[in-house]
Amino acid sequence: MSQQPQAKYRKDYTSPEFTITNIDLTFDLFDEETKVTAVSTVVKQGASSTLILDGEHMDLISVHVDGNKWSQYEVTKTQLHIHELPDQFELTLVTNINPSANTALEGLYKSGGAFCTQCEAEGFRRITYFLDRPDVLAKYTTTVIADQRENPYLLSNGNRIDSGDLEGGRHWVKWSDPHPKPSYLFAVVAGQFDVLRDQYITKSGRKVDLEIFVDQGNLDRAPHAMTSLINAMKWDEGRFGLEYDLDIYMIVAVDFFNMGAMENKGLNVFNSKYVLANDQTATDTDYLGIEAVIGHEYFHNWTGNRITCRDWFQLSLKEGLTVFRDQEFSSDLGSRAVNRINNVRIIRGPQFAEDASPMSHPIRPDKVIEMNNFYTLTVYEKGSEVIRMIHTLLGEDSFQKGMKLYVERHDGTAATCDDFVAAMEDGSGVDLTQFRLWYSQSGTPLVKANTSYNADEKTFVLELEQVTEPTLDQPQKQALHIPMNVELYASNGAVIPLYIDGKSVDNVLDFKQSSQRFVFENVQEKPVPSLLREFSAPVKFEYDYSDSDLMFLMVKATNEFARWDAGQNLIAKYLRNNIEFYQSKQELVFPQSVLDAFKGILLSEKLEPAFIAEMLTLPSQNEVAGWFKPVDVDAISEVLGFMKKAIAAELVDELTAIYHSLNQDAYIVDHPSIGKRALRNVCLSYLATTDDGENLVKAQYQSANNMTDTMAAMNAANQAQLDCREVMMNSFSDKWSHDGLVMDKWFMLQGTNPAKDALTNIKQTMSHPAFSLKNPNRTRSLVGAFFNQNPVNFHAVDGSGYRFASEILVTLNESNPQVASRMIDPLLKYRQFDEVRQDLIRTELEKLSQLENLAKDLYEKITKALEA
Ligand code: B3K
Ligand code: ZN
Repeated sequence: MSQQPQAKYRKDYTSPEFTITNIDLTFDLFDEETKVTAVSTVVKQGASSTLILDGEHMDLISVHVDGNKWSQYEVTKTQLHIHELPDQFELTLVTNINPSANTALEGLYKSGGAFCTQCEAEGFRRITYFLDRPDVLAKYTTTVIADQRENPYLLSNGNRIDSGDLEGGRHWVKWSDPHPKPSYLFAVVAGQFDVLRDQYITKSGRKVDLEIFVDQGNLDRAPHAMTSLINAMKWDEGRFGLEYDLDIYMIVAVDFFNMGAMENKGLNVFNSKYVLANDQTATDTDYLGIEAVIGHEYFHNWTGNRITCRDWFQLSLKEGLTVFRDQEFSSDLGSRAVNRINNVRIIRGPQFAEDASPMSHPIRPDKVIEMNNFYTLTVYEKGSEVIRMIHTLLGEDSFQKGMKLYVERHDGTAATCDDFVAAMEDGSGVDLTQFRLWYSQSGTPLVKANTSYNADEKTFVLELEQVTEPTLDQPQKQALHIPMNVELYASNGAVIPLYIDGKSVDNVLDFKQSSQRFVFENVQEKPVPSLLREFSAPVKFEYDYSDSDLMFLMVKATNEFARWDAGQNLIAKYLRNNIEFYQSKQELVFPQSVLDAFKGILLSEKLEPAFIAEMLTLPSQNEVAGWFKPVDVDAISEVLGFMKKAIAAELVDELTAIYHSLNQDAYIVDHPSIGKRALRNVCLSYLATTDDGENLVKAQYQSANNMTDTMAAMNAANQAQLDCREVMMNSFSDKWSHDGLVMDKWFMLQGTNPAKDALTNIKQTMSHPAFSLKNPNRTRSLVGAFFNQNPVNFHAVDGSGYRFASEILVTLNESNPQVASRMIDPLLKYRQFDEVRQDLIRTELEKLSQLENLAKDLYEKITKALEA
């Protein structure tokens, strides 16, 4: 690489020398040469008379200042410097861009037949030269011109204010967005779509037109997205008192998209995966994912758009908060416990892994080379946990007071994480001084607990210790303010009230020092403690629970999450033991008492099926891998397989009975029905490993009237490597090969195929007509699944998986650096493995680091990994 990419630091923030208050854009759309005319009102704010604009991958045609041709400028690879400028002026820039050649899917590009844009974080600078930073808020007017027949719909942000026809079969539409916004929220779409329309009346009576644009022929897959949108609008009014502010809300589904969706003001652009669903094409998980993402993007209208980020280091200000909001939305509409369980799985699995990797960073990063690399689980999911901790410390009422104050203070501005915390403090009166460290400190704290009971004094002592290991980005760590949610139980299951120093105390303890002692008084018998209830802080937690305590909690804990967590702890104990046994070639064990505890859960008539399904789901290979260093991939896989078979063999009669009893004739998408299917399909995944597995799986595939059950059968066959796998895979591909989105499910099965020859097969699959490395969804489904969810084959000790990864990354580095950078993550964690694998991976990373045209996305990650 010719020039080394430069890092930016949070501490270096300065306000812009100029700002842009208004911009009038005209797009003359053509596939290979689109002319963009940008007329901006520029106002000087600092001392300099040179305006420096960001811009790349385009041709500058002309520069005018106040209508006069301007020649005092120079263009670099990434900037335009314009000199000798007055204090306020109108700047007219004409640029040419090539949407067809844009495979990076940032800026203006073609997705299938349609034009669309993606500007966050820094894609607007591929459209025109601009102050492409989130603290420059301008009012946008946009005129879109294109061929009428190919692009009957011409869309942009705000309200449609005018339109007309032109010669040569072209037409135009003009849009105006009254809300000043940063450039990253700008969007243009042009194409031919089918439109699903509805209307929403806000609580103050504003009529809002709702429009969802999908590829022609897909209208029957849009209603669930519309229902989710309406539910989200209603929910935000009810829970947060926040109402929509334009007369129209549009969502466009596109097939080529780097991530899930984008919250552009009034014109969301979505990956079609998060819009399109009907019973034949989508699983229950897809339906729930759509609800969550539609909600998430809608909630950004306040937390992100009306109040945006001052700079990109503050990304978690909008993302952590909006993830928290979408999690609450899903929990209020569905099962709170199941949602919490799934969110905690993400933190304990991939987020903890990210914290332990060379990419570790605080939720508010300090140093960034490529901003796209920081749309991470840490910023999003841990960011949401930080908001959740504030919610835990304040309670709902005070949290909402803080939110209200935050909106009052910062509406229409670009704010910081500190602004948010200050509003929460001022709105609630709760001191968050030490808590702020969660924003600046990276890594996962380890909390260790010890307890003792004094029968004479009737006291129960809880001793807590916290330590955060140094991370690559930060050698020194401090003690954090950890909300520790605790409950104590008497042997009959009664909750013991908590008293400290003679006073009744709340369940949530303020754990603020490196080590801290809590003495609970008036405890009449040795209690069973339930600790870190609700996963009240994103920490690794160690406490030496006995088996009997855990079995007690599985049944008696007052909240479902704690019961699930006790079950997971119990499984974790035997996973760890068995991994040791496996490594020392001893026999693997699974005690009868533990199996009985799970039998009790399975047969419980009091518990919801959705919850039982979670209780019976073993932790993922990746989560378990996070407990060890070095990671023994084969041992983990063998032991997980052993435990699955042991449960199946012991509970085969019960699993079979429940499997049959949960059969539903009609496919209904509501939470009780989803829960029943979830449990039934968990039963099937166990039963697939038993003698009757082949028959049950085959029968389910043949009789399924919906995609959830079809996929469950295929997944079971894939994981258990049943003979029927092949036939099912062929029949599925015959039926769906015309539909990439549905084929993603099939590609995922190929990617995760545990068979020894999976890699050969995956390479052949890449020439399947429905596959393309140009499409991020296809790439993630096949190749991404192999990298992340096929541990034994990916980490094959002959290095074949790593070499394949490296070949793919070379291609993606050229075509789509953002996707390449997502895909490289498993290689960054090479130090977790044994020496042989470390060497193999390092060799590939070194090769990649030598690439001539290494994009800064990969450069940033590889450099960190190699210097680690
Ligand atoms: N804000 C977008 C993510 C943009 C990612 C840019 N690489 C979607 C979201 O979080 O809602
Ligand atoms: Zn978001």
